[in-house]
Amino acid sequence: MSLLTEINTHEWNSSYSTDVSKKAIDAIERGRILYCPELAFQLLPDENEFLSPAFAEPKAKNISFNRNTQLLRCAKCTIEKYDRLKTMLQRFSEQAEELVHRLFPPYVSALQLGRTSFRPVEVAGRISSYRKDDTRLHVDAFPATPNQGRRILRVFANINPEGQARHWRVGEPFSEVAARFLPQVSKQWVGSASLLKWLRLTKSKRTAYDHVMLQIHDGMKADLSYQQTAAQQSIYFAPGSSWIVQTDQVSHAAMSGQHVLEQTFYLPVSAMINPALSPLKMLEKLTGRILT
Ligand SMILES: O=C(O)CCC(=O)C(=O)O
Ligand SMILES: [Fe+2]
Repeated sequence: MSLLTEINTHEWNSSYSTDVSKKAIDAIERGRILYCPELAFQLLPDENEFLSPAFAEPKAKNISFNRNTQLLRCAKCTIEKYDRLKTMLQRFSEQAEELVHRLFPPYVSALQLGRTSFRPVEVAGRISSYRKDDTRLHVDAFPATPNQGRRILRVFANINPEGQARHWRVGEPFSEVAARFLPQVSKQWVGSASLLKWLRLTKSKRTAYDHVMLQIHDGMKADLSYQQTAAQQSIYFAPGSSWIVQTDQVSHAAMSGQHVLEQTFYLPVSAMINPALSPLKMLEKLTGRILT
């Protein structure tokens, strides 16, 4: 069965009927990927030069932009280019926000804006530690930025100029991932959350939820036999397309591709139409504990 639900739009600011919007929310909450095959992010002529890995710092896999502080991280360029790169990321961020606001009206008042990223480095063949290796199936969990149960909702746009698709593997549903990896999650050491916060290793408190999600993330990536044998499908996101996915729930791995833009949003579970489908509620049900 296909994991994609298609949204037919050419514009970031299209309006959607209540019916389309309901179906889109139902699909994304069930762990499907909303795929917009003809929704392209348009570069201005003088932005084409940014389609080069040379603009990312050598060790960085992406350039990240914080719209709230207007700071760009891991970009390597002159001040003039830095400002134009920022303008490009700002525009993408605003368009991605427009799209999710129009597609998910019930989320609007609760949705929080996260980072914007530009990924100009080819994914295939990149060397990294297993924990940072996104070519292994995983659900997203961030060591330094606990999300305390909130959903991670991401908009991606493939802006590859050479016709190269972004190849993902998408794995089994979250309920199965959780059932498989929960038994090997170790207990969170008492006091560790406060210590991590005090040492500034985390930006906010690492809740029991964050602890479990990080261990599931690491457990999945460490298990090479799981990587090969878990139920999975390849998906090729064409250049000129965009997609929306909740990466805390959907097991995914980016196998190859270059030049993608990404915008992260956080959504409190209470804003979902069906909160029982969230990783938080599923893990609480499986463990019989409150995790945040
Ligand atoms: O860059 C990509 O295509 C996806 C990488 C990934 O795992 C993520 O952004 O969560
Ligand atoms: Fe990921």
